[in-house]
Amino acid sequence: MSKDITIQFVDGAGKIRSLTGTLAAAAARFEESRVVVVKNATPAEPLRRIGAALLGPMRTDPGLRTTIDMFEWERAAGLPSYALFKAILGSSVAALMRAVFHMDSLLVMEHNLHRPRVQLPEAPDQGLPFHQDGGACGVAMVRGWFLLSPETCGEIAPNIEFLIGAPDTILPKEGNPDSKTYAWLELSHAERDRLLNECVRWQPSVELGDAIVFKGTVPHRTNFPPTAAAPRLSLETSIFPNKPDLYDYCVNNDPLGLLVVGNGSFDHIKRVRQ
Ligand SMILES: O=C(O)CCC(=O)C(=O)O
Repeated sequence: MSKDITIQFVDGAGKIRSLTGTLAAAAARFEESRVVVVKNATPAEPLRRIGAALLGPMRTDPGLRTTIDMFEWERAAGLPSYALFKAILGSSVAALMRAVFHMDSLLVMEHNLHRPRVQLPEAPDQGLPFHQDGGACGVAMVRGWFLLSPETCGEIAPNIEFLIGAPDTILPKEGNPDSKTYAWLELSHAERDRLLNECVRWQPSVELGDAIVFKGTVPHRTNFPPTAAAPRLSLETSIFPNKPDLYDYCVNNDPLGLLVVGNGSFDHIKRVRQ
């Protein structure tokens, strides 16, 4: 028998609600809302230790993001190999996604498990503008977003803002983007402005161990609350159902490899370059 799960979401009237119930009930809610916070999704300690080890170096050089080998940082944090992957892939986010996809097996791309992101309150130009994460082979990815540092975000540190109730489709990108760093993903300004008028805006605050889970069609951006003074470190995962075309896509396109995640175990499929 699976344990109950607690999620937060925004209901049809735009109110933030909490639900504690079965995975099936949470999955039905996710399909409706497309953005949920999963409370206590992972054991906090491995994430906290990685966050503590990475914070100084990444604050000094945010560009480290693209060169980090997470297994080295596990060692630096005094953790056994695969402790971080186990925490994330064994989390209740994975259990929820198995219920959403009605599948025992998931695909999690490897590259972004080695790409922690730092957001500094003093560098809002490095935030991501409104965008969608998309998907592959006609399937929207699901993003699992995990806080690594500090203990909370949304008040003392930057978090994410979502447009709730936007269409469940891929929207056009902007021809004249504002972002210097993330121009290639910026949502069309016309769409953005229309949705800002029509949608509920949600900036969920989360605690270390919680996860934000959202569908690749949901427009979102980095949010810098006026009270935020601390840097924030986080880790993103790209999750798909284990279908043959998506398996081939991930194996052929992820620069590092693929995790095939079952209930209680995972296989690490390394990409070999010739
Ligand atoms: O962490 C952030 O600031 C933005 C993350 C994001 O946009 C994403 O995970 O798709």
